[in-house]
Amino acid sequence: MGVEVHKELLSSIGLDVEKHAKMMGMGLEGYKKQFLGQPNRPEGMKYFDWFMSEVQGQRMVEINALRAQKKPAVGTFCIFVPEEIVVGAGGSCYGLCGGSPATIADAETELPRNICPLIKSAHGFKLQKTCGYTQSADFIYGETTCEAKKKTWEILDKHHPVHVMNIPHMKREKDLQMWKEEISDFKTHIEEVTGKKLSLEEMKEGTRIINEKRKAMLRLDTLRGMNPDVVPISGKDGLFVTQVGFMDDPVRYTQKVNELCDELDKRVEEKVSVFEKDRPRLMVLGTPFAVPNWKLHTAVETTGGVVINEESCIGNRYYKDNVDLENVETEDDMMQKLLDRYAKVDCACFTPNTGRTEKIIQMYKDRQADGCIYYTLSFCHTYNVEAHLVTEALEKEGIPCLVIESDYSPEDMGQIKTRVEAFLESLSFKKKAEAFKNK
Ligand code: BJ8
Repeated sequence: MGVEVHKELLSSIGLDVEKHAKMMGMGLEGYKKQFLGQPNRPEGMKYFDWFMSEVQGQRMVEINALRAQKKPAVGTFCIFVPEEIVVGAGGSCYGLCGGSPATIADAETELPRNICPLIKSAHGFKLQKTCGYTQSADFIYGETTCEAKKKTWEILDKHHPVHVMNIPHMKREKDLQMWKEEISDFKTHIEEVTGKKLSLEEMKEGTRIINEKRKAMLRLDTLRGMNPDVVPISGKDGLFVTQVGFMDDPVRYTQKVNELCDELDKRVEEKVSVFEKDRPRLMVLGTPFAVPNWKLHTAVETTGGVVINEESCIGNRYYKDNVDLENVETEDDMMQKLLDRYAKVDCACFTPNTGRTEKIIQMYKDRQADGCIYYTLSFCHTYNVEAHLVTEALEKEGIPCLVIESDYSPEDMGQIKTRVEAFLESLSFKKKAEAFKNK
């Protein structure tokens, strides 16, 4: 197993090696139980199974080998990080551990109980020193998207350097101007880490790499959802592949996702499904799913439904837009194009955020889905409040939607399953009634 072999390296980055090995053991057990027994999995999932076994082993070796060459390592909890700049500098940009309940009690020694579990989990990983990604980071990228995050950075910074980027909460001209300056400042910060000026060509190359990665992820999303009569991969596997995109080397990852998609293309052509095709097909909307948060997907797919995409930051919100490199001649052009792309992110931290609702309705129609689950992490006020506007608009369109608020504890799993089951039953009934009507 990866972590045992790489003990020396892991201890050199300040990990609590014993505790970490124990947590990894539990994590791998959970993965095996929840993933490996799924029927008829695509062959291409083998790479992602391997990645899981090396997620805190071989991958740590790769990131730290780059650091030894003064290439930056940046950890983040948000998709506003301009990763094109980090990758352009030859470095690694990745999501930090923040999806486990096992670190929350430690976090609560410094943070209040009633804030979102993602923030507490991530903070707890730093206090416990049990995330190799956090330990490897030259700095943690923080942003001002929500109240809980922006105040946590001040505390987290006592334990690990944090660079905070001011993300506006409106998208007026003056807000966008400030945002562009923040992207430039981020680039300067990366140059401080590497001790080297980043050229325009390097930034363009970083952008090409990330554009290709996003394209591959969108291809997977399309294969999962746009063919209503076939389910070539489970929603849980689809989610996991997307989650790996936030940890893996982007070039290798793109290649592996495209290989998986080639296989899924064939499955779609030959109508090879992992589930019976009359299962209700659901879109999941809302807050991100950090590894190992597979709770909702497990609930849906063990009660007779299938998740066909995630309208989430670990999902479509991350890969729906790319940076347009046309006519980029100067550094200022580059900053503008990065801003243009990042300003399309429709996070609930913005007001107004109407584009998100319109997009959801369009996605639903394009995929001929049967229903939505609006999922929010507990105490995420922006997504929780926005649920009212989104569900109201969905109702007007006749789109069934179940709202679920949850944290990382396993305690509400039974309750979630019961609610999902009842929702799926009503969708199945509707589907059958429609089929009967169309006869
Ligand atoms: S762009 S969704 S990754 S901020 S941490 S806002 S869940 S209370 S993660 Fe997010 Fe960036 Fe927006 Fe996406 Fe709520 Fe929790 Fe805050 Fe969160």
